[in-house]
Amino acid sequence: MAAPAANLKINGERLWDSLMEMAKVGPGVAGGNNRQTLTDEDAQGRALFQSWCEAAGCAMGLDQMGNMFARREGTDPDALPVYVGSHLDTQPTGGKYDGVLGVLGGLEIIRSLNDLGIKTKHPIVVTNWTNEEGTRFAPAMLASGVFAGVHTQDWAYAREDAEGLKLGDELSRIGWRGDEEVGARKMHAMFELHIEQGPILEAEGKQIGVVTHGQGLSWTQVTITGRDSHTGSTPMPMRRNAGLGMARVLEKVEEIAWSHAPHAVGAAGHIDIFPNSRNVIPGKAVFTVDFRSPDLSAIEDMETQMREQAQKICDDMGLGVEFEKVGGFDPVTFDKDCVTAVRNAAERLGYSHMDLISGAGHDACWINRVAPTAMVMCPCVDGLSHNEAEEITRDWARAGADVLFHAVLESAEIVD
Ligand code: HGY
Ligand code: MN
Ligand code: MN
Repeated sequence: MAAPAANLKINGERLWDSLMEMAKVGPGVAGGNNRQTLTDEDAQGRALFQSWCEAAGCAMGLDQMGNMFARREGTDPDALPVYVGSHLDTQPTGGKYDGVLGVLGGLEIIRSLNDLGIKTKHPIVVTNWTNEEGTRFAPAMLASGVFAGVHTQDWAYAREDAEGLKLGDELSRIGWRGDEEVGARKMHAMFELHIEQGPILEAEGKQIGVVTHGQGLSWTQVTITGRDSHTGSTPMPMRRNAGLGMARVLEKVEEIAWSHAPHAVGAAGHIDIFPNSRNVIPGKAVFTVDFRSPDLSAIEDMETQMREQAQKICDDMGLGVEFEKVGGFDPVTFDKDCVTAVRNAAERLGYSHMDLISGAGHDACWINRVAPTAMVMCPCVDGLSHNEAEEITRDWARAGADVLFHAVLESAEIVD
């Protein structure tokens, strides 16, 4: 199949304008976004995305997990489509580009193909995957996980947020629960453009990350129970302080991650303390330990070490402790041919590039189980993400979308 001509480019200004327009939906408090999954703000973002897709001539499909599929027809209706997309939901203190760049980069491909009058053999489908972040409803990449057959739909529907609201009910409430069977769609290939969310590309002065692998992830929810009591009148020897127990466990999480340096990482981002009153010794602490590594044996060892050391800490302190695995996936090796299409695209377009292992999880990590999949990454300023100050340059956005364009075209096959 002939490779796309090097002068085929997307419209970087239009892409940037769309990013800024979407950023107005569900604004944060410090310049970023708070457009959490299945909130009214998420519904607004979905509606805006659908209006843009329809204006670009796409037909919108919607499955029972709310995954959105905007289809541009190919010349061969029987050819399996090439999928391209990411997620529109954000962290509570999220940035404007995490996920959104991949969805709107896919839309920009459709808009550019329309401008250029280019037809492709394979249809192209731009996708918005529901609940990639896993912040309101754990785990992350939930809907792409159902699509890939990793989670059942019933289990996903029953996931509850901090208020006890169920995912399935919220999906219906915002009116984005479709009829399509989840996972029935078959793909020729899938490509995802995403900001790196780490410092490597910027530090190395590279415009493009050719993502060969994704590191694995483990989320364990830990519940430590002690006894609520008065912070003033309870003698120190009588205290059963769940908050102190959590602090000692989190110190161990840090040590355990360092024991697998330089590639492993570990921390707890979700932490709830009860009753969280200034003059009550906490009787309960609930937190989620997030371990990651490109090496599965390292992840398994970190999980084991954490459980053993947390159990010992709690036994010594007279505290109860329970563990629940609430998320995880093994390290991922992306499809060689798709990765080569990404690398060839960067070469052809003259963008500096390097192979990269993704530090963050992405929908592509699950879709890689059911279709040939690869990712394109662009740098982000100071490697900062999951922070409202997340920032990229227009050039990085455009270069990433150009490479995505060429990789998708190589897979979808231009028809002269
Ligand atoms: O957790 C992750 O890696 C992704 O940002 N949801
Ligand atoms: Mn993301
Ligand atoms: Mn994210």
